[in-house]
Amino acid sequence: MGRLKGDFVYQIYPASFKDSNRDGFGDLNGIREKLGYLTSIGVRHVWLSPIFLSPMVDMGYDIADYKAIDPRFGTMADFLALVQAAKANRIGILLDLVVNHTSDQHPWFTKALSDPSSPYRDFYFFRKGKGNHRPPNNWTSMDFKSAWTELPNEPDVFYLHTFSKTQPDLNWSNPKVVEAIQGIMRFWLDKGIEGFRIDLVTCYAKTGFQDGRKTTVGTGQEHYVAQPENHSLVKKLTEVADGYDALLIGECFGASRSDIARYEIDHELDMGFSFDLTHLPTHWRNGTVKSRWLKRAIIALQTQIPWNANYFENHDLRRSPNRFVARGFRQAGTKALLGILMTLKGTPFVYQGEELGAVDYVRHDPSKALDLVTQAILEFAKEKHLPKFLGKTLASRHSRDNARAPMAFDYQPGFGFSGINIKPWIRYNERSGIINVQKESENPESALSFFKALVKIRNDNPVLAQGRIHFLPSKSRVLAYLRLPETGKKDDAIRVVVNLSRFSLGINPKLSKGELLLANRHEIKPGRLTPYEIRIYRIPGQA
Ligand code: ISL
Repeated sequence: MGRLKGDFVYQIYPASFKDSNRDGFGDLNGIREKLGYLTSIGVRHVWLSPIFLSPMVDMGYDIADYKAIDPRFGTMADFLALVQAAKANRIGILLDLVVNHTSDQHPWFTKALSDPSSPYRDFYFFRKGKGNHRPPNNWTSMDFKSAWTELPNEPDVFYLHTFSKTQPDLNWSNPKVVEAIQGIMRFWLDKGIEGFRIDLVTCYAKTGFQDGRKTTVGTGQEHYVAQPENHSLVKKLTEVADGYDALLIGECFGASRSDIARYEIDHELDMGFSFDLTHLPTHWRNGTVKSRWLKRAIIALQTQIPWNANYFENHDLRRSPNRFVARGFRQAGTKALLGILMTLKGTPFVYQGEELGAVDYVRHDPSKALDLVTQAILEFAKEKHLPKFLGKTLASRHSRDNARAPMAFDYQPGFGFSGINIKPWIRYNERSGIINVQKESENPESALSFFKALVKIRNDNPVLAQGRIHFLPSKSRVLAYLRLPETGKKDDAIRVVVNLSRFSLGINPKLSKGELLLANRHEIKPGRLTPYEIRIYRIPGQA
């Protein structure tokens, strides 16, 4: 857990980072070309979203061969060159371990499907239905339909897919499956990676196949999400990781804070992503989260989990300025979010473009979205005869295309992602001409410049890496906290004071004492915070 203390992790969505061979699709050589940029913003660890052979129905989260690089991303030689070049830049690579399910194109599944006596049947969940095309139970998957699909050639036999129907769930109670997964881990760890981000790490243990309580989303989840039995399965991954001193960072879907804490305390995972911030409700009209709720959720996570994997963004979410900042205040709000992310206790996870303050598409027609979740929501809305505007709003609110627009490095045609006249696999964001690395590097007031200042503050102040956190009493829309040295140490303390709202708010002037290291406003009033104002102070030598 202590291994990443001072560092942050930068998430790369390879299809959208840098296209080196000008086919409109990002690739591994592109990432290698950009190591200079990563170094310039202080990156020491990169998490790559999946790069393995895949039909790309779920953009690589549906894997057909765990030990092969998808040709769209390059070759194994490109991968090894990337690992080596990254190492030379003191950057470690984390890969995405997606083993809750495979693709339906994986040979294990195709063999299981074509031969009822194949040993691979037991790699998945094949079950008898209730006759008349009725599935074994009422569980639903991400598309709101049955989580079971009937086999084309075997009436009344179904397979389970808790995500999409092209992603059959693996049967973790089969030791052969566990062994195969451990082999996959060793295969990549032997190539010099430093660990894994693990997809849906809390969903392996299926503890019963009874009908679930009926809900709109995820009927049946009480039988397979965050079951206590899951811990012993995750330990199988820990065993392998420990042999390499590798990092394991789990996506803890559906897990409570105490369950995530248990994964850490029992040394099963180094840290886990909670969904508490992700699942905060957004206002139906403007799509933003209430500042009070954000504050409450941050405090709960920080006080109940020993070491958090802090994040506001990833490849599944809308951009954080759209989710947490009121319109018209994005410049200040973006910096406030970056400031919080980089000063809370735990490891910050920065998603590509977040350091620039990237935003969602301005014009978003969900019916044109490439993401399968967006399409599933639209279909659901249609089937339920929801009013058109509601279906459209729901779909664009959850559209995962937003954060998947290509990274913008400059303001030339192709935005430094790809070349001129090349059609990217997903369309460019309309704001790329303004929100890009080049423009922001030239502007001391940009989100990127603010981010770089934050990285420097983290590096200069060990208390941000190692220290405790203590929340200070403040108004419900203000977040104020101290980072204090570990007991016995005499490092400087840091105080962070942030207005999470679009209102100008009075504060206790005592919160403004100390040496101001960084702020997102030029004019500082000790007793007042303007909308989304953030200030970071150093308080010398407190013990
Ligand atoms: O994206 C979501 C809903 O819109 C999330 O609920 C998501 O399903 C959940 O976070 C699990 O995500 C992970 O596994 C999925 C994959 O599509 C996501 O990209 C990945 O992050 C299935 O592998």
